[in-house]
Amino acid sequence: MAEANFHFPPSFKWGVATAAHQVEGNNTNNQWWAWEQEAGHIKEGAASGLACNWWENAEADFDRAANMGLNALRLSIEWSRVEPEPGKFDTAALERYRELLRGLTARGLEPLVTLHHFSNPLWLEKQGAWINEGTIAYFTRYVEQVVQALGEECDFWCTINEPNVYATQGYLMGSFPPGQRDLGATRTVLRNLLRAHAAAYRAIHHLQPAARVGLAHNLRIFDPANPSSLLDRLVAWAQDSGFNRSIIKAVWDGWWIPPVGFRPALSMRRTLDWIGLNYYTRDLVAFDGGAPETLYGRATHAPDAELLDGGYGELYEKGLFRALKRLSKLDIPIHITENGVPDSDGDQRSRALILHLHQLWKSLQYNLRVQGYYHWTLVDNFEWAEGWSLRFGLIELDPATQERTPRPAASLYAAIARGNALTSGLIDTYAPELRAKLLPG
Ligand code: IFM
Repeated sequence: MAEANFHFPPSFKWGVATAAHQVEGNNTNNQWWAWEQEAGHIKEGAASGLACNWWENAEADFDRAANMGLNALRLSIEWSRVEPEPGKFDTAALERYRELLRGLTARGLEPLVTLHHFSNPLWLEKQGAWINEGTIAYFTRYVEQVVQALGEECDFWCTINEPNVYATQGYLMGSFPPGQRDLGATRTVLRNLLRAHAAAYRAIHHLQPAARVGLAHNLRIFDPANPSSLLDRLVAWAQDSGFNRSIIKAVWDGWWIPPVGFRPALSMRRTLDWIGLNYYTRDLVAFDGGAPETLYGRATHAPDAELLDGGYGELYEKGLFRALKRLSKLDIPIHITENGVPDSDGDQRSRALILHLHQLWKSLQYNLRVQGYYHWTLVDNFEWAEGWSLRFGLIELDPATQERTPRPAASLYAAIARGNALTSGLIDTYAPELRAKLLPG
């Protein structure tokens, strides 16, 4: 059979993505740690604990990433370590981050640094955190300290990870701290997060004019369950507006749109040098008159869909191309800042990786400006309210012993990164059932 290769551009970034609270361990001074201590919040009563022990030894995993032939790594800074008390900045913590960033560069891994990834210092949470407008100034001050301390090691910044997920899970669905169910609060929190993004964008450029600053948007696809039902189409559109369109409209066009608001937000206009796409799945949305909190939509799945572990949703790789096409309207560089699947027994990950990377390759054939792909994630990590029940790692972790065992997808991803191509040989080895679909004829 003819060898077919799906090649990627020479400078393409192959990375993995992580977040401080999920990997560092012993982040005792943030709201997630406190939340984990109370029964009923985390599946199976789990806690982050030592996580992947990165605060002590991230370098061992950096070695693993570098040995896989990767050239990029996304991590986040833990605000509660850097500013354990209001206005008191911990130089030793900043020094440790400097060491980590240097360690990445020394291994040929370009750092992409996220400044807020779901966790807040306890002192801030106790004041209400993102429900308050005052948090924007606190965040900006913290960002300035970080950029001043780490700017020599990094010029590639992601202000805030998934403002939509933070706001909806914490204030609408109640599954993240502070566990509220209040649409009004959700809107306020989302607006404050986006305004903080815009303020941070300016503050970073002031300190580092050549910085590349963006945010990571979790773009979930919402399709009507029944495309011929006007109500299904309406609620799918409304959910998309709340979860996706309102965010992009705010930071790109400078407008709040319903359901988040309805007025200009001109100071936020064009506050992106690049956009991060976190893509995982889609919902088929059916009208449900009894669900005002989800804008009258109920999530369902396609009858023939392949489902992911733990109710995480459909394996729907075409959504990656659709999301990229949509974001490419901004005409700025796109980085896939997260993509992966929860798969404890490793029976879907290789297939999912191949399917998604094939969609990424397709987007490049359409000249979409995608410059990097950061797989979520390198090593199994603490999956928030799902605890350790969902495993996203290319490498399996036993959190009790810290023992790591690579899954087959780790060598697949390494081969793709090293060869800068997805080859028919890799498809035959890791997911031969995809040959007919991806390599017809
Ligand atoms: O683990 C999370 C991450 O923190 C944010 N994006 C989705 C991932 C998988 O659920």
